[in-house]
Amino acid sequence: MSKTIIVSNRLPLQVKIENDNLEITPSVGGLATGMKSVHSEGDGIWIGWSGLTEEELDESLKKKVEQEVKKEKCATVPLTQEDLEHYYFGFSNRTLWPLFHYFMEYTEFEKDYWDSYVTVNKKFAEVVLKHAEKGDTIWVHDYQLLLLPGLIRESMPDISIGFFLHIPFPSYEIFRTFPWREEVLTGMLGADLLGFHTYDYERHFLSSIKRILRLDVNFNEIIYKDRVVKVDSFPMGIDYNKFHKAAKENMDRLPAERSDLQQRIDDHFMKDKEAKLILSIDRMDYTKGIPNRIRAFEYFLNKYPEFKQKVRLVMLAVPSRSNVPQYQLLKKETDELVGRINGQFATVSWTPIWYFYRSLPFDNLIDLYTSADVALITPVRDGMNLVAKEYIATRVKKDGVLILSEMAGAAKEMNEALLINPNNFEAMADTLKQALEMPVKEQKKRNTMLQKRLRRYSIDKWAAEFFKALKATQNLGQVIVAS
Ligand code: ADQ
Repeated sequence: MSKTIIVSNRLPLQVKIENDNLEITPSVGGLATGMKSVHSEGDGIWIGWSGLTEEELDESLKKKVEQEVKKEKCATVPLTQEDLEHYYFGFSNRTLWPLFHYFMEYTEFEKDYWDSYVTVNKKFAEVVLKHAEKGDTIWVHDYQLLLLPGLIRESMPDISIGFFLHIPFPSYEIFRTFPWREEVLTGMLGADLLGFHTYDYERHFLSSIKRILRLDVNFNEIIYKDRVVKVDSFPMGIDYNKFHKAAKENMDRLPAERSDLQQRIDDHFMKDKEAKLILSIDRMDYTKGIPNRIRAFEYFLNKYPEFKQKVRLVMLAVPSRSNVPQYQLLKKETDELVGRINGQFATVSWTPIWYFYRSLPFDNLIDLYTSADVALITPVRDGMNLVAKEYIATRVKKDGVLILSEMAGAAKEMNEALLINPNNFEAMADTLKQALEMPVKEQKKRNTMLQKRLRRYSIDKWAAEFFKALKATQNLGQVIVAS
């Protein structure tokens, strides 16, 4: 029977060794959260790195890891410490990530990183080829594996391959600066279907294909060698029902059953009818616009002092890539900004910014989403941004206001949110005021529309649409061969 093989840099698990015992927990992040429902269906397999390097595992532990992840329908790709440093922290996170998010000044073009990227993509190909059989469908994810479709295609010319990019594809003017631009584009063209979050990313990709590879493009089809490669946009959704149901249960909970975090929030917000909670949740990443957001909040407090004592910005930042220098600098900048603003404005009874630098369990995430009057999501660049969608899904009573950066892919389908330019502090401050004063009737009107769309285009639908389009590309191939 044919199966689906999902491939991503990391498995959707965190594997840790604690006193010679293996500890396996689900991992945090857009992709892991998003693909869970697809992976649990059928007898497919997920291939990726376990999170432990070869140096951390002896032969017996290696076997144990393989056995344990197999129970979760996964298989691992072995990576060494050097792979990790050069392919992951190097090429993926110091070259592709900043380049594709328009952070040219952070982008490093290092030949050693590139060589390692090629080597590791080959390692992934080796494991995929071990599992792949004729008739299978392979779905490759994200920027760490841009060469993988091409590498698989070399060995299995007829297998069906889909590729989805979770981050933006930059404009031609940015992409043309990249020393390995031809290699990366041809690697991607190994797929039958290339998916992006938005039409703009698709358009940028096609423009690079035309101008760099000089290939023929007919609308969204590329003629490459003897194949047709289809390109399309698939805006990723969320597991809407999961978030909505969790929020309902959270709201039905008796006071004694509420979490410590929720009780603390209740103490500060529920008792004071005028108190408002503004929420932000992101990985600690320079693309997420965290310092901009804090500065805009400071600007807001200065411009509209009547909100002092009444509003709090609850900012949750999940530690991420903390051994890359730019991330360390960002953490330092964020700590200092929060310290400065709290130092400047706080009173005995009021701290303007509650800042959490950690990951929180799902239930606490729901506590925050359901308690927030406003979600302030201000990335300077973001492929999609699922937090914006999760916030809306948890608004059981349909109240609450989403302020969302135009630079997030999600903004393309969330027009009813208050859209802002994250570099315009004045406009952000004014929009924050507008959000805090928005009549409940208008909040409900906007959120009704947003919820309807999110419910309809959930994560399952996203995966199903991608698969449907991938199946359709098999027919495209036949047309070419026959003519
Ligand atoms: P990310 O950059 O990781 O994903 P995002 O889309 O916001 O960003 O997803 C983050 C996920 O992590 C959300 O599902 C959220 O619930 C969860 N999360 C965040 N903070 C958490 C915390 N403190 N504790 C627990 N869970 C937390 C990348 C791209 C995005 C794109 C996604 C999916 O950068 O642009 O939307 O992939 O394609």
